[in-house]
Amino acid sequence: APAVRLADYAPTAYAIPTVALDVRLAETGTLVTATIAFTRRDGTPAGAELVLDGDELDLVSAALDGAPLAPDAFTASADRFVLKAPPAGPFALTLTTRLDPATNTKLMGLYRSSGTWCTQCEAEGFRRITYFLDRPDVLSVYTVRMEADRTAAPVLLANGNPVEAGDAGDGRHFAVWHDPWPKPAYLFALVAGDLAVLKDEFVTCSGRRVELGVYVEHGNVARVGYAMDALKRSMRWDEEAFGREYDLDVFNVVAVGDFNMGAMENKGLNIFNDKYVLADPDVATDADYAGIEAVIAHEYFHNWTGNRITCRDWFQLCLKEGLTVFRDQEFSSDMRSRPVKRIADVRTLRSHQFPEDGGPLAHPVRPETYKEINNFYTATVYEKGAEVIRMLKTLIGDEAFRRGMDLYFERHDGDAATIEDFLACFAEAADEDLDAFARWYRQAGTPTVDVAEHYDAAARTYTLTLRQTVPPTPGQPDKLPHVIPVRFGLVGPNGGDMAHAGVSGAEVRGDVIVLTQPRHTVVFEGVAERPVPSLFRGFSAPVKPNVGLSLSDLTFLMRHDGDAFNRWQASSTLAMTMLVAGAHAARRGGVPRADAAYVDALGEIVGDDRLDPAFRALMLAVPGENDVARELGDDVDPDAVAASHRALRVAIGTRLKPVLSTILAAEDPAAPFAPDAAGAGRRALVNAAGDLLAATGEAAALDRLAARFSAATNMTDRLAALTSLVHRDAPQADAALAAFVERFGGVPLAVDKWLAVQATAPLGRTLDRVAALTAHPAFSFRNPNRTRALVGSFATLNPTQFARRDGAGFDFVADVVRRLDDSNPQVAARILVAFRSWRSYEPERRARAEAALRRIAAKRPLSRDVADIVERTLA
Ligand code: BAL
Ligand code: ZN
Repeated sequence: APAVRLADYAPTAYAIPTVALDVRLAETGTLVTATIAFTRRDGTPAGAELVLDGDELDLVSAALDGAPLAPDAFTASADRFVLKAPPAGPFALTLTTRLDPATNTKLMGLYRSSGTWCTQCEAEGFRRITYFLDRPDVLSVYTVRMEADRTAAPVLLANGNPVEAGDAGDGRHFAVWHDPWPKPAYLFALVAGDLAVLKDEFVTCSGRRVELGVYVEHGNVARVGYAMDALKRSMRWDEEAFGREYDLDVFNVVAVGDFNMGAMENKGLNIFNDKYVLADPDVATDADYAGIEAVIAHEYFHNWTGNRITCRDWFQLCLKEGLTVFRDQEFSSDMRSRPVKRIADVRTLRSHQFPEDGGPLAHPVRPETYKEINNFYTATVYEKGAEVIRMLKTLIGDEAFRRGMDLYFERHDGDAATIEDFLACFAEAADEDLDAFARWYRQAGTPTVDVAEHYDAAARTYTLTLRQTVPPTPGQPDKLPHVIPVRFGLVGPNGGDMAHAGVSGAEVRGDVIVLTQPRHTVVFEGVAERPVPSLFRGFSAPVKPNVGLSLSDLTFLMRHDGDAFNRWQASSTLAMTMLVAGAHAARRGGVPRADAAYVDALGEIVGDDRLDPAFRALMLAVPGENDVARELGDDVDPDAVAASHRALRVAIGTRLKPVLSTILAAEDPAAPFAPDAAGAGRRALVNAAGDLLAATGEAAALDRLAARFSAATNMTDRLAALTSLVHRDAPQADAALAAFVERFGGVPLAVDKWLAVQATAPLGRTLDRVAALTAHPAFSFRNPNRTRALVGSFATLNPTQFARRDGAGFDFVADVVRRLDDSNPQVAARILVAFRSWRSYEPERRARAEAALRRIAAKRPLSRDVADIVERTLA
């Protein structure tokens, strides 16, 4: 397939002011009649042909302004409709297509999930419903009439406001919905099914009543209270934090079991993967609750950042996604603990985005070319996109940032906008040139910032030399320097930040050094003694700092830094130093060692009851094996990394046994469950302590875990104990797994956890077990959640077994990708991404991974989704 290029952007020849859809849903042969009004845009010559997108469509009839089209007036194939000589003035095409939602396994367009008809149109799914100008810069007002059997689908929902409903005869009924806000086709949605609903209402800041509904399968309505509560909090927060009021009479959320993505922000009718809606303490973990809160908020926030202001083209995807992730992260920070949220987000960025940015799939936050847009819903567009917004706010300050946002909403409401449009608002609001800053959108790769320091006691000056390097990435060999905000403190011997009498060598705004050049020598005057530098506080830029601090400086920051993020960062850096040294040692057959001073400092922090338990839990989580592999860079032997990781955790568990035992003993088993940050933090700390004690392999620790598993009153504790038992290969593991599936086998979202625990076990027999589980009655390759839980987590979260030396793990995943390529290419392509770091393995594994990739590349036919990823991965 030819690549699409940003440089080639041109508006469409025709606009579509209105669309009327008439959708007749049936068990087989759903008919969609679209009456699409066209107007010729300025500059389009009269009679210029009209080319509409389609995808696997079956045209039944076509009419122009009410009269059937002559056969020679148009051409139609599965993927294109061409009207050869349209009228010069406004005209309407009426196109009827026949769909079979029941066999639509790609889950794009109109499909069925457990009997419910639903849609997914982003990015290019609307063209699987009718022929259309299916691109985000074509905005139209939609009216939708839906008709279905009353018993099969008592609930009929679409975008906008309900207008009319009634009987359609023959056991059928209909509903008409009208969305007054012009929108691109990717935001179209309808749902029809036999669903239960939880209703509520929200009164907006100007006093308008909005009817809220969360629709789920019958039997699940008791599990939607948290999602509804999160929705109302999101609506209020967006009014308070961003001045954004909701703009329709109703807001509906529908949860479905079969969904490619997490959720979708269709105007007024968000459709969700049920994983991000359904929760009760028995089946949802604290992480699930936090995920629901964040995704409900994210989709709701899109109403303004994405829907009212949408993207001009798909290259601008970060315009809505990076910004909306930033908004949902801010929301969660306000709802929960800001430093804890920040640490969690940075961990996600490093584990998902950094490897993307450092591998064959690296691309800018705003890509300039793509072959398959579905493959660009990435951590770079989303998470790095959010980091870029956060840096912008850090650089121009909170007030200018708010003015810029207000200007953006005011100036571009109703537009399909670009990153340039967005940045222009902030440049104007802050009266600042943002041209150099805009490189963050154009240049891929994670910059490195090397730091050297020097204290001159006689001159009382402290000098930091900061040198940035932006690495080459596919298609971008040479880079310009980035604008990098370095939030900093100079930590004095008493642990407080030291004053200085002036600074030169870079612009400093408050506590932020602004790097603009490849190299800056920043000199602080009047510094009484040598400080310990605390740089990139709060992770002020998505870079890899290389400060080279000594172990004792890092231990000092870990204990004393006034910035909670950097306390955690110092600890992580120390742990990483040991993990890397340990992996090298293990590779040579030696023994990894842990630094006692680090473990002791860790013990003091973890045992400090004045600190937030969630923060203490994060301190106990040393960097993961994939993080260590990334730090090693090349010639990676995942078994050596795992040995190092295990050794450090055993050392921590052994040396900190007293403090960890105290934490476990202090748990109040009778405490009622609340899915809030405080409760989640307490559980996280207790479970981290239990897991570290189990890491030592002591029988008593495993017995205690087995008892915790049996006695658990919530899924967080139950799953934590189960994971520790299974991953330690404890004697009690199989009984616990059996008990779990006995109790939760009928709850799909709990089954996912049961599958994932087994798939991520770092054990030699795991692959056989995963292969066997594909035949389990609760598993289905048709369901993305089941597939991701079993195969996705095996491929991405089980480094030693996916990358088995014999290549069997690679082969298994390659077989799954080949199989899914036929039924659901989007999910296949996602799983395939697990291979992206294949070149960093040691030679034997590298060869096995390459062979598996070549086998995928050789499949015919091969979807565009998978072909795009495999070609780039092998390039
Ligand atoms: N727009 C796709 C799902 C999301 O990012 O909200
Ligand atoms: Zn989004």
